[in-house]
Amino acid sequence: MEYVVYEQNGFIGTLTINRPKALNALNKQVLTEINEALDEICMCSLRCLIITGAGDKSFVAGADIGEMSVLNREEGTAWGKFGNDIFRRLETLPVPTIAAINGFALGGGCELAMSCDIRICSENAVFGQPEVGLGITPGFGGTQRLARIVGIGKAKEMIYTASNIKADEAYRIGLVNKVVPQEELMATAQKMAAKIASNAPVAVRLAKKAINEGLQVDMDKAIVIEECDFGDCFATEDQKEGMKAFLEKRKEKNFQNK
Ligand code: DAK
Repeated sequence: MEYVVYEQNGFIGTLTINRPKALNALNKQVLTEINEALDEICMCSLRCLIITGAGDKSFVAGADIGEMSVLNREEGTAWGKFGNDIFRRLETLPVPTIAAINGFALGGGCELAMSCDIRICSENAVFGQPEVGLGITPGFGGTQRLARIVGIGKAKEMIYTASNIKADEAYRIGLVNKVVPQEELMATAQKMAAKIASNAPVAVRLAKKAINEGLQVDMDKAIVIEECDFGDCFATEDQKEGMKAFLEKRKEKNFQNK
């Protein structure tokens, strides 16, 4: 792959978007390669996926403006679907995802980060949905996910004004979970990933599924989703191990992912 690098260390995978000359902007090839990388990752051996951008300036500076500039209506719709399908795939990936945001997260870059479960950024990170300044709407989920994460009023302000915000403001409004110095970014993401990976993998996956699916339905249905996922945990060996370890006052747990 030319623009995507995937590495796995134990249970933790890192997918790096590697097109630093264009600030990791998402052209068709980058998106295709992200999709192909997701095809190739063996989810059974993975417990957390970190997504980041190459270099120390940009996570992803958006969809590729040069490529988009020549699209007609049909092609624009198809392009939106192409990106949306991949970002939705990421959002519903069976393992938790952490966006390690190392700089600009604009347009499609902010949307990519919002498709991840958790966002950690460096102090130089900049977020925004600048699309209306380019004559388009956000097209990779920004009109939907931003409002769900930061609330309708703030999302509308960011999208209508096309204004960027810095890391501290992103933290203040709940767009990111944590802000750290650039040099600590990957270590912080890896530490959180390791903490996630140390817990019962099936339970973590089911918790992700319950949160994501429950948010799409009313509370009565959401609670039923939780009950089913909770019940499913009792059919796992890891539930037996987790509770046995507690009762034996044992700190080490030998979770088998089954
Ligand atoms: N696309 C293509 N190239 C980009 C790019 C982008 N989004 N962002 C940066 N680059 C390229 C620059 O063109 C430049 O390339 P060269 O000129 O060196 O060949 C190189 O990266 C370095 O950028 P700068 O020289 O501009 O670097 P600066 O430090 O001066 O400025 C910047 C950094 C991030 C402030 C600036 O590059 C910038 O404003 N970039 C554009 C940011 C942006 O507007 N992003 C949002 C893109 S729109 C939809 C589907 C999808 C979308 C919308 C609708 N539908 C189907 C409905 C998504 C839209 C977007 O993401």
